[in-house]
Amino acid sequence: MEGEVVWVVERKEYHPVENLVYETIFTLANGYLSLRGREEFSNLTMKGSYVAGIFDKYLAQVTELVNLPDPLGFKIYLDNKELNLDYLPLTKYYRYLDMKQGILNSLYEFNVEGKIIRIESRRFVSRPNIHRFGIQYTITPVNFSGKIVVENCIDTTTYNGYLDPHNKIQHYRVLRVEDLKPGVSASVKTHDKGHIIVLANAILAKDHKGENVLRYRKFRQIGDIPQEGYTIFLTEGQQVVIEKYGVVYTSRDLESEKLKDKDVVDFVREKVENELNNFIRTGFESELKAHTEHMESVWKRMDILIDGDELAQQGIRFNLFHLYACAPDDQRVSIGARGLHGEGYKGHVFWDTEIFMFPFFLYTLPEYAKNLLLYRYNTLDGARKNAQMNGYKGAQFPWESADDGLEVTPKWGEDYLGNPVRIWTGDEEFHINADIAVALVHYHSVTGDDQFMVDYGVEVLLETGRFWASRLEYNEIKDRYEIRRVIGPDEFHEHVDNNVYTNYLAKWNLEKAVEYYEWLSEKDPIKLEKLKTILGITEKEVRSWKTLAEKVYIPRKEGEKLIEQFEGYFGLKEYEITEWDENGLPKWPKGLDLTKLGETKLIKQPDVVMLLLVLPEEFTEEEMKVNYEYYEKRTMHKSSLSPSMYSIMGLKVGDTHNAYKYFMKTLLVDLEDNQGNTNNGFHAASAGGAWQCVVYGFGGMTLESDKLLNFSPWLPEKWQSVNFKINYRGIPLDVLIKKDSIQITSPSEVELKIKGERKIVKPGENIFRL
Ligand code: IFM
Repeated sequence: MEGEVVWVVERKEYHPVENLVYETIFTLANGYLSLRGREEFSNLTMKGSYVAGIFDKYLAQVTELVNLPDPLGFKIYLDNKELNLDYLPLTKYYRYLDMKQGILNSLYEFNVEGKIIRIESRRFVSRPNIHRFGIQYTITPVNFSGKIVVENCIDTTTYNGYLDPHNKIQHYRVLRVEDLKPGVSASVKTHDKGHIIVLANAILAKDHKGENVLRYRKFRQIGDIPQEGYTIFLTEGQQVVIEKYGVVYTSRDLESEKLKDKDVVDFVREKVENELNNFIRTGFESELKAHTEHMESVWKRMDILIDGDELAQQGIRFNLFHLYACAPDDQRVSIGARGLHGEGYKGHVFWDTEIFMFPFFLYTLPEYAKNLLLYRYNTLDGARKNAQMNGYKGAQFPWESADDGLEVTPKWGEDYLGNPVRIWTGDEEFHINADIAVALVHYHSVTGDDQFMVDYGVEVLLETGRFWASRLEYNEIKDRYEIRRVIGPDEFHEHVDNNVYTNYLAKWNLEKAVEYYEWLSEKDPIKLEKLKTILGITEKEVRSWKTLAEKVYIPRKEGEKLIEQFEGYFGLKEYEITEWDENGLPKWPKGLDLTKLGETKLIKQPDVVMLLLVLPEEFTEEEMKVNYEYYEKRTMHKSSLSPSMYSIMGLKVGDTHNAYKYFMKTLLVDLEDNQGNTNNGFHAASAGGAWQCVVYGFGGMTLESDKLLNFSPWLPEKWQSVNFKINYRGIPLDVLIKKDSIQITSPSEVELKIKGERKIVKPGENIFRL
């Protein structure tokens, strides 16, 4: 089966102009530490390494994920010439990401005035030990004997803003650089939040007999860069293997230790040195083995096999690989819009996480879904402050979130022509609050984790419900509650009144808050009493939300299937999309003023269609079709979040041709850089959307209102089968869909539906005809 062999992403030729995109594609991360896949033998790279949760503001417009010192520094000199991809002739070049094992492999062969030297490397960021990363270089002097000099260092001159040069900023100052004899280390501190980050690395090198070959060690400090240099004598044709051991810790990892500031540096520094010694004791190969075994076990839980479509197979694995790379073990962090892979959107967390990425985690790796929700719970205080500062009650989750739940959306950005423009999303894109509520309720329905709802979930629902209750505006003349001056998912239209997505979800959030209040009063009345005290909330207040919800205005005309995105949308200017670019995405219609998009019916990304997907049980198939057909024609897909949703809806309404096209755009957003900004990080929401396309779209999986899973699949012509895993109520189901059958393998009995008909799945393999 093809699916078994499509495990790699390759770079076969070296063109420096492509470096930044490949750095994102080849990023290795473990939910904590991220190292962009940069070429250490080139200067034309963006040095990017990040630790989840290390944010700082300093002189930047808003708080951002800090680009840390670069621990990948490694140079080799032959005859005193630096081996550099950008100016030495290369006789061989090949790089590939092995997604199965989570290893980045490289092969370089340089010609230095007739001397051929080959370097093969393997890089990994350990998943079982998240503070560790390792690189192994195998060096072969192909046609000469002689000496090389190698240099191991930590670059403390890195900064944020490589791709935004006007806003370059170094978020840390160097506290110490040290000679670890052997090894080097750097301790830095961020300006505002005072996070301390300590990095250390060391190298070992052996010949084919296992003898140490490092000679004439020299440590030096160049500026604030610690370096150690060694000489190695090479014999023609004989390999030398260099292993680099790297470790990172931050004061945030050790917050529970409650140490005084001065001691923290020593403490973190000591932790790093111990970890480095332990890592060296474990050995490169053993750590790598533990890492690859871990990856193997995770793939067993999350892999998707597409038989008959090699590109789709590679694409889906690429997306899942990088989504998992972002999955945090830490409940104080979540996943930014560009993962941990770059500085796009400053590392901030959006609705992308709950609406786009979350279903993948929920149905395959639910422990991470729980962590993502706990991040919102743990940032409730910030959200409460946002509400207070804006004159509302309850908790107002930020449109863009960093480490504490306070709003961090920048106020200013650039429009499509590069002019400064006020960004209103942080002031007006309120739907994030209900998006979080949707994810919570989804989590509960799929996992049945009552304790989570008792301990955390209900509190978030009550606080978001309370927020909406205070955000609604009563229209006395019409006797209804409205929500004016908002931005819905389609961000071309600002300051609009009664956006249907926002209003519908606000109403839904209020209803769920009441429902879960009642649920908790049955389930755990003592907890409810405590919660009422903590939140200062009364039964009367909660019950009043029922009436509010009933009167939330939903801008829909009686008997009409087409839904107006917001009040007044149907009266806007019509523009037809008639041309598409080389990526198959719409071009701006001719004569359009890009500074006045809000005056047109063009939309950036689905809005009404989003609503139909998020709350499908509320709409008929006919309504879905009518709205899909109307809005698809007007969508510019200027967000990478867009194509996946049109793919899923396309499949629901029978537009299978476009559904496949949109699916491939989604899958390849980074592999073909079809949004033109992969250099700035991985498109994590699109990746979550890709998983949804396969499972919700082609697999036709829905969670029905009776909380049973239903499968109504449809496969593209060339697909022989698709196979995915679903964790439902703790039961790992293996789902294999063919054109005429669906096979479900389960360890225990479970009830579900096939094309709407109830079926009992018995332990073992169950085949249902389609
Ligand atoms: O959350 C999205 C939004 O929907 C469109 N602009 C980009 C954001 C981050 O991906």
